[in-house]
Amino acid sequence: MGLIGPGFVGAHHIDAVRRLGDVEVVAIAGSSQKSADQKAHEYKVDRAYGSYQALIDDPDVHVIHNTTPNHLHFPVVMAALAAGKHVISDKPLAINAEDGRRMVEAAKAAKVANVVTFNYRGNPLVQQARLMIAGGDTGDLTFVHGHYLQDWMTDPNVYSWRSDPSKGGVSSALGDIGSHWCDLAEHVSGLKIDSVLADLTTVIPVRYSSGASAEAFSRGNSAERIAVNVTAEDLGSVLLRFQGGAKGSFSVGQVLPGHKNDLVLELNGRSSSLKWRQEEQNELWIGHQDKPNCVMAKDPSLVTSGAAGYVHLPGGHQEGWADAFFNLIRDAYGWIRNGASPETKPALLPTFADGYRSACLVEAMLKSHAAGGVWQKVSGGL
Ligand code: SOE
Repeated sequence: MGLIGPGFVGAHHIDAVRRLGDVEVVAIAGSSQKSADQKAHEYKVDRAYGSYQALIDDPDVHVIHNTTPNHLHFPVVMAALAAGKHVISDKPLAINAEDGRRMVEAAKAAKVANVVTFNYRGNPLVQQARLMIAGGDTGDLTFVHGHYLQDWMTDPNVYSWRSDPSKGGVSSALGDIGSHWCDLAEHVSGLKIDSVLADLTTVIPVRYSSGASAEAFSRGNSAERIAVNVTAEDLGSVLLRFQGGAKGSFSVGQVLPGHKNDLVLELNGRSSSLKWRQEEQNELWIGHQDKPNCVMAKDPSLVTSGAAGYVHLPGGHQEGWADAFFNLIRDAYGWIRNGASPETKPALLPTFADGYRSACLVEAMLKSHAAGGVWQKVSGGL
């Protein structure tokens, strides 16, 4: 494995790969030789490269993990595919739908594993909810709703590429965390979003940059700073119409004090409802009209067989974000070991096709808002 772009999430890629037990983290590439050397030392990795191409060219690296800022996803992914390497890329895969489409095409031509880290799919109770819906437990879904709210950008002194239009900051909240919510909503419900109506806001239109990029979940400091105008949304609400008639809505926000990583997905069917909250991810709420509601604990003997493989510990032994992330990486390497062909892909594993789909959804939401809040059909990625 070789990792390009060792920021906040890069460390979790390395941990997950090492937890597999039989895959070596061979090299790290950073934005400069100095930063790569520092990170390689920190993570105890032997080789450090100051350019992503040098890492891609390393013959001992077979799987590229791309955790670069959003605007670098396209060139890094395309270079890795051109070299015939398997790619696991962070989300959002692309900063526009056309780039996403081209990455899907290039991955098909390269015949390699192509994975996007929509890691919340790796949670056992997310899979439990998906399988209950697919098995008819909830009846037909009528309403799919929720939110993904965070607060780490509340401080105007937090400035990074996420807010910089030239580096992927065309969309901030929707691209970064709305993409997760939409992927999860479509994945769990089994329904595709047909059209969207978005209302977006930039609560903090001026941020203060120290010149360096703030890592996710970092805080501002008192270093000398320059003011930067920000246009990307840090708050938004979106109405949804699903194919087949279900309705929905969700909100995203990065500046909402108290909400750390608050992803909630609720799905209401004709006979019962399900709700999953990332911050209480070891529980699944099941709502009824004609009997008491209940809460299901994550436990291998309680979840259905399709979800049991994602449980590592009995109920009451809390599992967390890193365990679900590991499940995704384990599936990705399982796919690679089994030849990485479309036929051997684990059903739950998000691929570039899902990353492209997500880019189409975000693009439709940006268009809806730019047009003054009108319904926008989601055209691509189906
Ligand atoms: C920051 O908002 C972030 O690290 C996202 O980039 C991740 O995708 C999300 O899982 C947690 O929050």
